[in-house]
Amino acid sequence: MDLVKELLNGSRLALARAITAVESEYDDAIDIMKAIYPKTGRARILGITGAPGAGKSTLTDKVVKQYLQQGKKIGIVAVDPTSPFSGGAILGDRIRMNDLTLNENVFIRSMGTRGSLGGLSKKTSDVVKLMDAFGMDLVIIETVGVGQSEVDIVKNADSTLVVLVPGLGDDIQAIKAGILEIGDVFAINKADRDGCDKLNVEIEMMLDLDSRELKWRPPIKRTIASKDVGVDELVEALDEHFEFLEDSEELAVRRKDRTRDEIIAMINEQIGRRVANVVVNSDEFTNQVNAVNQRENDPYTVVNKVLADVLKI
Ligand SMILES: Nc1nc2c(ncn2[C@@H]2O[C@H](COP(=O)(O)OP(=O)(O)OP(=O)(O)O)[C@@H](O)[C@H]2O)c(=O)[nH]1
Ligand SMILES: [Mg+2]
Repeated sequence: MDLVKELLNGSRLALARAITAVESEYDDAIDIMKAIYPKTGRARILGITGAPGAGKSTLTDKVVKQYLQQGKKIGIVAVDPTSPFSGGAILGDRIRMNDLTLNENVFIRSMGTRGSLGGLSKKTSDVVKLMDAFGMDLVIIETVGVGQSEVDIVKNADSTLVVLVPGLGDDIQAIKAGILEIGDVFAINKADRDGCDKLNVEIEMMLDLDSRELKWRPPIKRTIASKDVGVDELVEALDEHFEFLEDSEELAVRRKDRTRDEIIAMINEQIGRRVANVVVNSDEFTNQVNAVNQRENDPYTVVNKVLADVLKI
């Protein structure tokens, strides 16, 4: 495929078009993904999540600048599971990373739901792979919020940075929805505000409560992203975590688990699609429903039969 060839040769236009194909579920999307797949698995993938307005984009901007100085090429996927916007329409992200958009070693893409929350994690994962195949050294997934869908999205990353802010009252911002469990590094951003010590203690306490046997104790770093304070130390902590992942073989484990989860999710999706498109629309299915309704059959028997038929293909 020409598009794939161009993408692999470093054409940013081809990368943009491939991302659109995946995002819009064009017919050639699967062929593109198949073709680029062998070239994936090289980039380091960093997830950044936290409450709306925590300073994720400002922090991302500063972190990226550090990696650019090291000569790295960086892809950024900004995902907003609450917004229908896509293709770069999240103005705030754009504004705060404005000068990055002009840098030829950076590629930024925003993604929204377009009504399909379920598929957003999968699409994010595909976009990350496209950037990976394109030759990015680092791909950052920035996602807004602290709910389950954000957790699912950052699970596409190798390591995850959770950004918290002091003095929000509801200090347990992160503890909900398992965000704490996915945090490999914590940033207390807006450290120019009151309440850092309190939040720090709370995070430490939650980490102490974690009953899992952790080989890595997530560090907590204070930052003032808007003033570029504390970013060096944060980047150091992120690098240390990645080194830990590599040295402990945890990286291989995480990636294998991810591959497995991805395949399972794709199988489930295909089965679901087949049921929705083929089974549900068939006369036979309508007859079966009627038979159950008349108590001539029971739903359990119907489900077994449908499943047997679907799995036969
Ligand atoms: N006082 C202070 N303000 C900050 C700091 N970091 C970011 N901000 C400001 O906080 C606001 C939100 O920053 P963003 O970087 O857009 O936050 P975000 O988490 O990406 O926001 P969403 O993507 O909308 O969830 C902006 O006005 C920033 O300038 C900080 O360390 N201290
Ligand atoms: Mg943002």
